[in-house]
Amino acid sequence: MRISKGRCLEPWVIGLITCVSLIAMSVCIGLTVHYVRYNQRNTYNYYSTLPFTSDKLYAEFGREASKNFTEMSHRIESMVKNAFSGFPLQGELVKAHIIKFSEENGGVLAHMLLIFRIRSTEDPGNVNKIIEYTLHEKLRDVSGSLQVERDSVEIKKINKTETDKYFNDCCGTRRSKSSNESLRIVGGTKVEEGEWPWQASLQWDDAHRCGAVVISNTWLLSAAHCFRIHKDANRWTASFGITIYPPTMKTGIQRIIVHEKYHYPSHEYDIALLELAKPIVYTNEVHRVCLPDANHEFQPGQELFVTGFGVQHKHGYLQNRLWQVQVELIDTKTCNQPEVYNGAITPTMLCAGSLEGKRDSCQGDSGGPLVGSDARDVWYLAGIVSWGDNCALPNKPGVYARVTALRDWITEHCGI
Ligand code: 4AZ
Repeated sequence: MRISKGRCLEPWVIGLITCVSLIAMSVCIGLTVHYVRYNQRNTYNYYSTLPFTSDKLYAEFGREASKNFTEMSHRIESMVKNAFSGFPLQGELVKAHIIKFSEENGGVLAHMLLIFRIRSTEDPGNVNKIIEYTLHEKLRDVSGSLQVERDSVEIKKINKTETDKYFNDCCGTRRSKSSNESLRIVGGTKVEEGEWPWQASLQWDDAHRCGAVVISNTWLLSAAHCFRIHKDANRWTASFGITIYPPTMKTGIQRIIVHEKYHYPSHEYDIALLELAKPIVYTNEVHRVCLPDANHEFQPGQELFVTGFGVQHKHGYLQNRLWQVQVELIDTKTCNQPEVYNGAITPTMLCAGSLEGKRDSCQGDSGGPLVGSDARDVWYLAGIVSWGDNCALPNKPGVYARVTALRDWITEHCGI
């Protein structure tokens, strides 16, 4: 007679399996906690001043967003970034941004924001010392024509609120989502808060009519044709933020200055300045774009962005949420070809979009910004949405007021 064997595991086997499982689980949890803690980073913000002498005098590059200002800023920022490459701390320099220059007995003082993301396991006292050491010992200009007085470089730790304030006071800075995949206001994508902080919505009796662009805390730019019929400044308001309802901020318009050479039905000189009833306070979500110098060159083919609350196709609805679309700058010669605009593009206009169609601004976007960035990731106003044959059709790109051609008019009328 056969006796069948019991199928239950021996108690000691069960004990062993439980033990091994518990140990494996503890190791996993331990490793995860260590990994999370080790990779957690703290932000360290500094305000730094760097005295230097160069081949240029202070008077030659004091004005923000000018060519010399930008070139000099780029040189110094690159020098600082190089000094911190191979940084001995567990972390990195994420931003080195010149905010201004000031005159300093014979030389110039560069004022710079430095933002680091450093592993939380680092001792904060050590972090400060190493940053100071790096600035004092490692700054070197590759071209040699710029001499930083390294011993006199100073740094001061600042908090997030102070950093944001300095950053928001600079023109053309933004909280970047680096949304490169955004293909397509016809053919575009939705915008997140802070991505295009200079966009404004202009409302006549509380209804959105046009876009506008923040160029200072008291002045907006827009298109002249928005004020062809609706002229009374008291009935216009400007709102800011990525939604029209509710707005992040809202204010009245005190004065409208339409270009004196704008004569409907011509689209030439399609630009207007709006003075706000009271100054706005800059925040991460609302601040100004940079205005290019009159001789600033945007390159044909350059990647530009246009934003607005306008319709998504000719018979569509206005949007409550801001949209963006990436477009290309199209040179005037191409844009004036017979199959495109057949000579209608004058020196106060520029074309941007895509000759294939699909990506464009449309009705309701008028007056809004067309912007492009430079090597420092600073954004400049290239154009103001003006007109076009329908929207997003092949060979019919969007046409914009050319800001560089109208730059002197802007200065003449508002001093910016
Ligand atoms: C408009 O009617 C309008 N496709 C704005 C931009 C464009 C066309 C029309 C460009 O406000």
